Amino acid sequence: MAKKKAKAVVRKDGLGAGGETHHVTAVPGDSLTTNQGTRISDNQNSLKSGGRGPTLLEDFVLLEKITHFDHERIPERIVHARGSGAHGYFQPIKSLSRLTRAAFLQDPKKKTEVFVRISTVAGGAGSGDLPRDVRGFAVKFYTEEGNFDLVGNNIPVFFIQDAIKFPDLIHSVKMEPDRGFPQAASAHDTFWDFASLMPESMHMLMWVMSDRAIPRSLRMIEGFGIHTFRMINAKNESIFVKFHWRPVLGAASVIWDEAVKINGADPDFHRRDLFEAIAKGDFPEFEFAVQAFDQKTADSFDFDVLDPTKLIPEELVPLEIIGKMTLNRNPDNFFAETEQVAFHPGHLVPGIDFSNDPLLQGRIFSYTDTQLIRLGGPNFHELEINRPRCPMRNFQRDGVKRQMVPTGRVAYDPNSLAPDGPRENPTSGFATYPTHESGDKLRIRPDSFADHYSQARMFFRSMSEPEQRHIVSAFAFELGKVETIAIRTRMLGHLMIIDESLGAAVEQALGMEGKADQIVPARKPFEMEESPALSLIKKALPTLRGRKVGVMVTNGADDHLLEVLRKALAKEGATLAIIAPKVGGVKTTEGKSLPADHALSAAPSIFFDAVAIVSSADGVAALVQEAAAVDWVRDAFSHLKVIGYDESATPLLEQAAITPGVDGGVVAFSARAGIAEFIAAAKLQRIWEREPTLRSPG
Ligand code: HDE
Repeated sequence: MAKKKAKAVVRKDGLGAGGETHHVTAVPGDSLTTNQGTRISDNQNSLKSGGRGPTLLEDFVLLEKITHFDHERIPERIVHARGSGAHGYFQPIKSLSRLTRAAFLQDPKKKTEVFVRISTVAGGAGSGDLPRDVRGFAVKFYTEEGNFDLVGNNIPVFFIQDAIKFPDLIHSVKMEPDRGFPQAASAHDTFWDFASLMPESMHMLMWVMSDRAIPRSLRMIEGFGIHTFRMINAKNESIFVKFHWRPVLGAASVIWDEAVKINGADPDFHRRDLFEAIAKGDFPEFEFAVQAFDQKTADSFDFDVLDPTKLIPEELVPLEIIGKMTLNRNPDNFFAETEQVAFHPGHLVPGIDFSNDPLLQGRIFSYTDTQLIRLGGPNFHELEINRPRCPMRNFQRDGVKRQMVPTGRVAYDPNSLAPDGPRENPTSGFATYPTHESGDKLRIRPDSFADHYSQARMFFRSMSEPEQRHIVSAFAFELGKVETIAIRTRMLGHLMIIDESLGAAVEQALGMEGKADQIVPARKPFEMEESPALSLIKKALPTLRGRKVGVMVTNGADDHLLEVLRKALAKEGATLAIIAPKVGGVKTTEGKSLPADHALSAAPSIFFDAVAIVSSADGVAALVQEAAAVDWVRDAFSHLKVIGYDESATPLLEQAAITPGVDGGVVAFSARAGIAEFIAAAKLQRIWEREPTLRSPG
């Protein structure tokens, strides 16, 4: 028999014949294998006929690897494609047995595992984190009675009242189909064409044009279930609820100019921030709250609680905090978890039920349907991230990618051949609340949904002055991008109905005074009480917790000052990052090497909540020549941030056209004085009074 020895391809120094690196092992258990478990001898070279010959079709190692790679991507979500995920747990702070029999809400000692995915809506999976957009806020509770998914947003209302309009809404906001742009942006003709023809979207538009749509961090957003749901207790009594999430760090947003720059400098800004906070043990927390109200209260409102374009002001039905969610673990694998997680508003547990909100009713169909195409078949519930953590048994069988191996001959019910098999449970099984329903079959919008402007007006009037300015600027920016004049004037017509001062301010910012269309509302809006709880600024917490302060240093930076600053920030729960002209760092006054967290060119001030400069006269003399250093300070100023500086940094401020001491947010400090003032100012987060001196709407 002919015998031929395989040629040794790896030299002793670990390099192959072509100089390529081979990392090898002789231990069978450490070996790289194919998906069939066959150990692979060489993962650097395909099988060829001779070293320089053609590649052979029989190279099953290559074929398997490339085939798997070719199929790595699955269809991205049609909406909410760009998302970030985290694991955590939920714990009630008290028993909610009064309202619901849901097991995970009964006992304050009980922790329930959760997985959360926060997303933007319009952009593709690879789009930036800071477009002006709604954020999805989806939570999967793996309860002992099955999975409960609360698939909400960071805004408490929605664009449309009926599910049949959803494909139109999404088609209008996504990239225009002929040109394939703009990506992840509502500032284009098709979106505003549709929106301006949909008066029901007016309330939501106010929210999307507000600071809510450009959050500072995914750790600093509120979340809402939007629709009215029902809760049912053990006595079978039912009450309506709205669900809310409140970030313990307080809700906060960036400025539009910052959002635009962040998208360029770090498109993963939110994803990175969430990942890094969890990795270092600074776990994001969200309080869980409900607004519970009975039918009588619902009937007393001037709006319909089944209409998802309406919210219930907290001043009318207060929030009852019922628990807290802590996100304490990053996904191990982005694809397996964040990408493959399948949420569904129809994943309910006993004690929670739907209302007749027509948007919610339509969603109940859509989410299973979308998983069939996205996750390739009906067995997506078997994926680790989607699997319930309680027993799951039924007679559903087969289908693409089935993992479970059910045994026995019985796959039907009723049966007498498998007495130990699963059976219906009328006592603790899910029971729909038996509301009385009757009516003519009609395609009709109820007239109780016809008021489209009152809450939009209430929202605008409840905002603080800076927030109102931002709304005006956002409308002016978005409508300014709209090429078709008739769309702009139609939209201006709606804004005039919402609030004349808003409409006039946007007209002025566009340079289109007096151009608004005359629009007659289907129902005349009525005056509502303002709801200060809707304003982010009015309820902003003075805090630096979870915030980041960027400190620009130069050679000759004062060690002592840095130490005092570091301690003061740590005490407030803030992180300090050192930014140096070069990433190798600087030498301090005491001659110590101070490593940098970032080079100046890689860490513009948009990444930080407040900034400081600790420098020397020589160091600053070099910085005033650097556009990146001047922009760093100028941007911090324009973004209304607090700037702390030592005396030697004064020329840099002047170069950036900032007068030292111009307002309470430009704070001189030294190791002996000024740090407390800097911290106190930075806790305010932004110096809102500065804004009117810097930019006008438009
Ligand atoms: Fe969704 N939505 N949606 N949606 N939605 C999806 O399901 C849909 C709506 C929301 O991180 C899709 O698995 C319809 C409102 C979030 O994986 C899809 C209607 C709210 C997420 C779908 C709505 C949401 C989705 C796409 C109108 C706030 C991301 C991928 C009736 C309460 C979940 C998927 C995640 C995802 C359909 C309206 C929130 C196509 C038909 C209102 C947070 O099934």
